Order: sequence, then C-alpha cells, then structure tokens
Amino acid sequence: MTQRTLVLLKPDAVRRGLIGEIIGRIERKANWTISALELRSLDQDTLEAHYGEHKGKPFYEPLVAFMSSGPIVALVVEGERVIEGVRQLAGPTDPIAAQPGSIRGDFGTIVRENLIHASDSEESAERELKLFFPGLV
Ligand code: YYY
Ligand code: MG
Repeated sequence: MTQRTLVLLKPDAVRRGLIGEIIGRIERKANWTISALELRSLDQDTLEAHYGEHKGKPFYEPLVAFMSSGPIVALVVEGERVIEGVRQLAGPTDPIAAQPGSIRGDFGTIVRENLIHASDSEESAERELKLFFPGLV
C-alpha cells in the first residue's frame, strides 16, 4: 500500500546536527522515496494548525515555543506503508520509553525535544501535507 507522510525534523534535531543521521535512516528503508524536502522556520499560524488537536493542553504553549525556536526540516516521504513505518522508526512520544534503535530512543531524553514528527494516520497525513506543502499534487 503506497502512502505519503509528512515528517518534520524538529529544532533540536537541526541544532544537534542530526539531520543526516535521521534522514539516512529513512533513506535506507527499502521502497521509500523522499519527494520533497525543505529547511524552514515555522510561523504561529502554521504551528496552531499543525498542533490544533493539542490546543489547551498544558504542554501546548511550550511545544509551540520550542517548535519556533529554530529552523526545522520538512520532508514528504512516500512508499510502502510509510505512515506506520516512519512512526516505528521514530518510536513513542516519550524518548525514555522509546526502544534503543528508534530515533527518539537513540537520541532523546525529554518528551518535548523528541526530534521528529511523523503523521499518525492517512487523515493526518493528508491534512498535514496540505498545510506544509500546499503545492504538492
Ligand atoms: O505524535 P507524537 O509527536 O508522538 O505525540 P503527540 O501526542 O501528538 O504530541 C505532539 C508533541 O507534543 C510531542 O511530539 C511532544 C509534545 N508533547 C509534550 O511536550 N508533552 C506531552 N506530555 C505530550 C506531548
Ligand atoms: Mg501526534
């Protein structure tokens, strides 16, 4: 089942020089392709739309502040079962609970600074891809 997903390398990943490491793990999976890639800073409107489901939660304001603390890398990855697959590569939200071998498990300690975002379903992927890459066909 061919799918597309939105991946964000968060400001901590960019600051720590982990862009190549993380993209390399995605690239090395068979039958996946990176079809768009951009370094950019996120404005408040984009972040509000992206994390709308979390608005009002205690971690929301610090999350948005963190996500606008430096540039991020946005990627579109397409291929076989890529939505579930990138979530598996990333590991669970809390990096301490994430297995070593996963991106969050290998590089993270703090829930907020967990290095990577990946769409969690086909519906989220469709919404997030439109938000970050409106020109995508
Ligand atoms: O999809 P995923 O990124 O794994 O987690 P979400 O539950 O959607 O939360 C989005 C984002 O919010 C998470 O990557 C870190 C941050 N966050 C937080 O700072 N503290 C929490 N207790 C939960 C999430
Ligand atoms: Mg999420």
